[in-house]
Amino acid sequence: MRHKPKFCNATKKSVVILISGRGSNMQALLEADLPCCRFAAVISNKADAPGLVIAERHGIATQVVAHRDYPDRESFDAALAAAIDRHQPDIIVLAGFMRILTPGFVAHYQGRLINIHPSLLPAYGGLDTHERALKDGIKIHGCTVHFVTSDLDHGPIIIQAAVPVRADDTPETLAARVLREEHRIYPQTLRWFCEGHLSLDADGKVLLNRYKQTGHTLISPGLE
Ligand code: NHR
Ligand code: GAR
Repeated sequence: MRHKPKFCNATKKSVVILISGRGSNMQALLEADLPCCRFAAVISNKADAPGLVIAERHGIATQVVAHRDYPDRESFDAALAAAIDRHQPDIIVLAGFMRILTPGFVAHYQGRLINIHPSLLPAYGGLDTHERALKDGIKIHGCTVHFVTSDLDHGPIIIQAAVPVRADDTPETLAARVLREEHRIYPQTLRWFCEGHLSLDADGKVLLNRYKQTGHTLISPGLE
């Protein structure tokens, strides 16, 4: 594992990550320099999620709460919340977590539950985002980190990254281009949160007191 040299000037925040699959976003978080974050656990709703092996390799506690073991969404979410709350996390990070969460669950974690979604929200919420983007012929696509609310994929937006869609893209090549940017903006988001620069206010507005306005324009396809 890589040495993490920097040190935290604030009180460390405890993080629980939820996954369902590959776990590349989780891996990007575990391997980023985030000295103010302490990763308490990685929880998966699927026992065969490859991400669990990666988490174990990083020495993080893992747990499976299999949605198939529960008769309905309410009872699954109750079991999931119990597993999470044992760790008393400051923030819960959805990293390729594929189960829609009930309003009660989301309310319990208001302001401390974030998700990364593979589109420029509010466009292309839901599933198969890259395929739908290509069908529509859009020329700029990307990814979004947002606070989770019960309004699926419509929670307050924290940060987005845009990428060009190329004429010869397939869902796979486009997904790979977007994923590279996911691995940049998610660690940045968690760093902001754990250092105390990012929160959600009572009106549902994102408060971020530390950011750069880059002023870059992306034109796609490019001008000649
Ligand atoms: N829950 C709430 N309440 N609000 C959000 O914004 C959520 C959420 C749970 C997950 C991630 C989201 C995404 O980034 C997310 C955001 C799964 C589905 C879905 O349809 C939709 C959106 C997201 C995640 N899931 C199916 C279900 O029935 C199952 C699909 C599967 O297992 O492959 O839960 O895209
Ligand atoms: C990522 O592209 C993430 O944005 C997306 O699934 C992929 C998970 O990859 N999430 C969703 O679609 C949530 N419904 P990962 O497991 O390698 O991070």
